[in-house]
Amino acid sequence: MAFLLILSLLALAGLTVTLVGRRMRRGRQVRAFPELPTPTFKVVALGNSGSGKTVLLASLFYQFRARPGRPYYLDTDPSTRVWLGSLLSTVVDPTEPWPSATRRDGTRTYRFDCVTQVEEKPTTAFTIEYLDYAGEIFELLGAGDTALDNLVGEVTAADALIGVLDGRRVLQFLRGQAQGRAYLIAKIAVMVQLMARARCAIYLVISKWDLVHDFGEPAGADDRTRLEAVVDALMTVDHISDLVRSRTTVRLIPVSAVGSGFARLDESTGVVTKRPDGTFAPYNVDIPVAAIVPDLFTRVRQSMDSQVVGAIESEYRARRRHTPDEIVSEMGAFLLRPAGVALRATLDSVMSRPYSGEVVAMMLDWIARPSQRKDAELAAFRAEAHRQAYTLLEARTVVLDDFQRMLHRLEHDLPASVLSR
Ligand SMILES: Nc1nc2c(ncn2[C@@H]2O[C@H](COP(=O)(O)OP(=O)(O)OP(=O)(O)O)[C@@H](O)[C@H]2O)c(=O)[nH]1
Ligand SMILES: [Mg+2]
Repeated sequence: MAFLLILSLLALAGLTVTLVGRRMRRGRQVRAFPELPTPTFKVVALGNSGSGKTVLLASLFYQFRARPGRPYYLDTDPSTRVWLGSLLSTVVDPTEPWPSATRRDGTRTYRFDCVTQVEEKPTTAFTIEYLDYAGEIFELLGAGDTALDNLVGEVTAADALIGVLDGRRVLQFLRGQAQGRAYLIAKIAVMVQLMARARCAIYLVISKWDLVHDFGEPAGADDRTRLEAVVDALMTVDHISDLVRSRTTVRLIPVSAVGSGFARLDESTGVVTKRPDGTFAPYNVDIPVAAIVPDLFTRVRQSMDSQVVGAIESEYRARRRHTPDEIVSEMGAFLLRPAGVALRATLDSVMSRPYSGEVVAMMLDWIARPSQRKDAELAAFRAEAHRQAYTLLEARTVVLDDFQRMLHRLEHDLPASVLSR
């Protein structure tokens, strides 16, 4: 009798577990994913016509494709994906001419979603808005031109500026040729003036790094030695050294959209031609985009004293107890408390545009990373809605950590790339 009772109790318990499990699974399917709003970061690419901005853009989109071993990738809308893909295939095909220059009406903003896997579902961790100008504009601009006003508006609202210096012109400058001097002193003046007006981080990119050879460097000089020589030469140009001195974050990043064995410079005509048997191997093209968010957040953290950072960490722990829908609305309340007021003052001084709750939420998560790690195990026991939001926050941290690693590698390999910090 007792045996039968135990048996039926076990059966009842088994049925209950099965039913509850089924209901939970069903609930999991129907419950909407708790969306955390996506932070957006704005970057503007500046540079004279022919400096290599658009080819760089196509190459960097390719570099950030989904691939094994990287927990994230950049995605965009289907038509842009097709357009960047065909642009890249034109670049890579040695039998095709280089793509034509961007027409003035071709200036446009690209939206790149940084996609990570959250609970096996592709989820946007944050978005990068990338504005690619037709370089022609820098030569045609005049005072009172509305295009100039628009450009100034975009530049002052940016979270980062990419200033492309044409590697071919830099090579001429290093060789002491007049055209190179005219380029660095006069041609890029409008771009440098614009960058001097903004408060955000500046990434000076030397494009076409594959061509920057034979300017008197030691035989067999590596990238590190060549970049040191380039920095020494650039710092002799007053408006560039003034810009570097007046700013907190300026990096100099040598990039090649195609790699070292792909193209060659015809010294007599100055034309860049593709080698018939060249290999396409982009160099550093992903760095300027990877640097934006870690550099921005680092600047904010470095501008705050340790008490505020401590307060943010405890605030972060408290926030763990709330539901994901409350995370962003909580920001309003936090920003009114003393640590929040201090954070706002820092953001006002570091960011050049009004910041959104999403950016603040992402930044707080990044600042409080150590305590986030400690919460990792706890998260497994929380309500599913909370756990998914938590996993998204963690996925963002994984992306930022990978970006940070890329920056550390750059600084290690090319110390001269840090112009100011
Ligand atoms: N060797 C070499 N040449 C490059 C590289 N990137 C671009 N070029 C050359 O530079 C040319 C101009 O590149 P674009 O990307 O179209 O220049 P842009 O800055 O977008 O110019 P606009 O659209 O006129 O503003 C290309 O057609 C190539 O000939 C590179 O990484 N290496
Ligand atoms: Mg272009």
